[in-house]
Amino acid sequence: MERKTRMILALDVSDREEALKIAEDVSEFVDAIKVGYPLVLATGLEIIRELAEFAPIIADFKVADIPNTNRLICKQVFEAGADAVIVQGFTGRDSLDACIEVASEYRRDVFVVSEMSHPGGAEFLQPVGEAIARMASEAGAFGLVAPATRPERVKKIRKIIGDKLTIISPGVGAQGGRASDVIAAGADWVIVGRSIYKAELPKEAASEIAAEIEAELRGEG
Ligand code: O7E
Repeated sequence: MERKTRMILALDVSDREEALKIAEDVSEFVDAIKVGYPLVLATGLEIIRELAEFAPIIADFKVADIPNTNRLICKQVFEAGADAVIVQGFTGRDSLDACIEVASEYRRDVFVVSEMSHPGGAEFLQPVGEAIARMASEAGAFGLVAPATRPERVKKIRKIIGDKLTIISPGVGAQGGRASDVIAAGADWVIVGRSIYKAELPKEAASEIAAEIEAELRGEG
């Protein structure tokens, strides 16, 4: 995945036509599109191939099972045309290894959730987030998911993993995080959903966030 706009669209709509229209509209402002349960359950797995025409696809199935089941899920995801898969880290090293093995067979990437962005993310996951980040680094994952709602946690996690892994960060806009703050804290990409797909003009909304990130990177943020 190329780091250009530093933004990933979370396309959590449930209508195929709407999904394709938004993807086409905002493709120049995003480096990837994250597709998860809302869209895939509503429209079918084939939507991944249709959207791949506009940008690389990250399949957000937060895979969280025993190694064998994880292996079977990841195989389906990559056969469907996804460029990367998101998996949970709390299931442990063997479950994560199974995903990374399948990803390397397909030459695709694995992102590991270390800590979640919503308030409940601080209840159980945050206390083990740093250990999950270390494990993901040792296992050879491509990247981590860390919360844009807590830039100080992104900073801490970046310190732990150094430059070895990428960080994608959800929670910008609707959940209260600011794209420029999270990029400044060390995230490679921000993930933005509702602030773009629910905007009256998704293209304008994406363009504004992209401009904010650009200004931050130029040191004008
Ligand atoms: O709040 P929004 O609308 O901008 O959407 C954020 C998206 O990121 C949405 O798809 C949600 O499921 C996802 N997400 C979080 O919001 N917080 C997390 O901690 C983790 C994710 C996620 O996607 O995990 C994998 C990146």
